Amino acid sequence: MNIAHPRTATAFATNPVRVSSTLALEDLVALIRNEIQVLRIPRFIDDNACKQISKGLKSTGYNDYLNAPKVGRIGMSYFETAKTKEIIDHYFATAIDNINRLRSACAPYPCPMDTFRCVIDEVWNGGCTLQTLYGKKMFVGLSRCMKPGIPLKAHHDMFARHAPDTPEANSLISQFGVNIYIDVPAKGGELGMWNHEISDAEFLEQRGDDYAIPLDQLGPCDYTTKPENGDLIFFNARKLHAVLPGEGIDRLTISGFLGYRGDKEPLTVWS
Ligand SMILES: O=C(O)CCC(=O)C(=O)O
Ligand SMILES: [Fe+2]
Repeated sequence: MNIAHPRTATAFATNPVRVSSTLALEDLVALIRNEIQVLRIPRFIDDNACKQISKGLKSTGYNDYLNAPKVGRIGMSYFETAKTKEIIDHYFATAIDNINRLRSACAPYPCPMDTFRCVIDEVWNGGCTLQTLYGKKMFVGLSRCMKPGIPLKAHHDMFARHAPDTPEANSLISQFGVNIYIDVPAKGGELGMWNHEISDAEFLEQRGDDYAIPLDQLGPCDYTTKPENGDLIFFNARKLHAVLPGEGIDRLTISGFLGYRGDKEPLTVWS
């Protein structure tokens, strides 16, 4: 590619999706600096591991989110706690057990979220730690199961909505989605994103009583990323995003968020 050509250079500089063979600091920095919106690392986990982990996850079994019907998960998302004391207590009481449940489901392979936590800790000078909140360790590594034909409706992810007035949420500069794709349909199941960032108040108004915004209420997404088995994908979770309906098979992922608070601060992970 002739990068001296101004039109080519512009097109390259504005492509929001970057594909990189390894998880490199410069790519993470590009994501943090808002130069790209999606970073995809193909084959972060190899095929044999994905096949075995898919079996382990299915036999462990999925339950629907408390507040998002038809979306299956193993583990629990802090999003489900909805500022309700009993559910928050349950989230923290089960956090470490759920991390261990995911490890057992993935055995004899390491849980991909554990591998991710090691690699990101090695890449980032300030390291990466498990997020704490109210002095307690959070859960990370939620496995999500999307049935064929069912989308994950459009939403953004904002820690501060669920943990308002906490230093942990207020100090966040960026919140990235981190997904490891274990078993994904050949057709559909793309991660779709919209360019504009709406405020949380605007989002809550648009979704009404639903957990997120139905796709038919929005125009087409501005860009999509088609995951393949074994991919690790980061994206800016503050942009509106959705999972488009997949075809034929359940779409299984292992997921979390990555929080950035400054170049010298540790990164943190949670679900
Ligand atoms: O499964 C995906 O591709 C993205 C799911 C999502 O919304 C998230 O991880 O925040
Ligand atoms: Fe999300």
